[in-house]
Order: sequence, then C-alpha cells, then structure tokens
Amino acid sequence: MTGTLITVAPTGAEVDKASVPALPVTLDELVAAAKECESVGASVVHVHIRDDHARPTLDLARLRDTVAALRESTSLIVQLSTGGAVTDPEDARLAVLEAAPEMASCTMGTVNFGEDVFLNRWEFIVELHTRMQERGVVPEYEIFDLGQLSTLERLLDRHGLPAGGHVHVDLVMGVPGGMPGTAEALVACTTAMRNLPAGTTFSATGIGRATLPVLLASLAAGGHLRVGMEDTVTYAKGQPVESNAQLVARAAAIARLAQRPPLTPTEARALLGVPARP
Ligand code: KMH
Ligand code: ZN
Repeated sequence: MTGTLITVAPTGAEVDKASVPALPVTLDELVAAAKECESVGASVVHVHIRDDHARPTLDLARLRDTVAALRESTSLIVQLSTGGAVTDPEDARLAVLEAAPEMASCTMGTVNFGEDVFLNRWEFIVELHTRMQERGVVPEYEIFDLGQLSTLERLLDRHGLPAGGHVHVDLVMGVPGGMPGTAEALVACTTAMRNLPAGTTFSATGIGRATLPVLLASLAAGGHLRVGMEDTVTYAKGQPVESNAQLVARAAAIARLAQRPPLTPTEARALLGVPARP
C-alpha cells in the first residue's frame, strides 16, 4: 500500500461566507488556503469559485484566472468542479473544461441533495467523460450513492478509459439524499469497485459529522482522503473549523499514524496519471 493522496476541497458551492467567515471565496483567499494546505500534506485541490458577492459561479474568465494562479503559486494538482452548484445548467458545467484544468470532477448520477436535486443525466455524463478524454483532462469520478459505481462501470465499458488511463473515484458520503457516511457503506462501495478496472483507486469524504468515521474507514480500507470546508465546517462538536489547513493537517497526522504518509503532488500525479508539470 502506498501513501495517502489528500485532496482538499476548500470552498464548495453551498457554504455561506456570511455564516462562515473563514471560508476562502476570493482568489487571494483561495490561493493562500491552497498554499497552506500544500505545506501540511495536500496534493490535489478541488476547486469551486465564487463571484464578487461570494456566490458560486462558473464564470470562465474567473476559472481560467484561478487555474493560472493556483498553478503559479502551488504544485498542487488543480481539479475544477464540473458539479458547480445545483442550479448550474449543463452547458456551463461542460464549459468548465475550457479553463484547461489538469483534473475535473465527473459525477456518476443524479442524487437528491438536501432539499435540492443534483442532476446528472446519463447523456450529460457521457458528454463530460468524452470531452475530458478529448482534452486530456483527468477525471475524478464522484460517487454519491452505491448504484453510481455501476454507472461508472457502464460508462467505462461503453466509452473507454479516461485520459491518463487510470480510474480514480471519490466517494462523497453523508449527503442528505445519498449514501450514509458509515464504514458499512464504504465497505459496500469497495466491494462494488472490484468490477472496475484493475488498479482503480478511491478517496472518500464524509459530509459534516461523517467526516471522521469516513476518514478512518477509508484509510483502513486502503483508500485515500478528501477533506475541506466544502464538506465540513465543524472541527469537533461546538468547534468551528478555523481553516482548511487545520483539516488537512489532521488528515495528514492520522494518515501518518496509519503508516500511509501524505503523497507529494509529484507522487500524486504519478498515481493518478496526471502528466508531470513541465
Ligand atoms: N456542489 C454540488 C452540487 C462536484 O464538485 O463535482 C456538486 C459538487 C460535486 O460539489
Ligand atoms: Zn465539489
């Protein structure tokens, strides 16, 4: 077993800056957070951006500036979200790829999302997967429920392997409407993943109070980790998260205890099939 890939998801589309002032929403805040997270063990940054009013946006010029700034200031693998917010239309989500990230998320199905619906039709999934293949963008397949792993199996069977040839899955657990953030659900996913290509890797993240159980279960099952304020804004009961780096540092410490120290961005690129930086 190798070391641990730690992805940080610093912002997301759902958390409100007014209620959580530590949330990075400007480009400067995002770059500062990314640098801090890299210094304590992150190797991938999963990026959602906000507009001048701290509302989620998929504005292409801003996305391009964000990719450029993160590449200039960090060695992290830059992974743009194509999930966006639940209100984002499909064409804007597809257009995210035009910002030329090294990686992008690609969700494997529709899921209830609290009071909302996160819509991912089969035809949309195929379009996203195919465009990523054409552009050499390495996907992270986001899985919110067990059946979405069967959708991924069907996608790869019918439309081929992703850019880079390596399949990496991220289990997003504990969304109200998706699979629960439990060790049992994670083990069920690892069983289903046996049908995916040999060498498939996975990371997992638990929303809110599922953060620690999912982190521990993922390490125990040989998986990797995603943490960040997109997924949780509470460090412990009654204790707000101070920064994304605080969450990454905790994940890195637990990974070291598990004898699976954090991968560097260079090692992460080799694992995920993301080309080395020139
Ligand atoms: N914000 C969620 C609706 C992704 O980034 O690809 C979707 C999401 C998944 O966060
Ligand atoms: Zn996201």
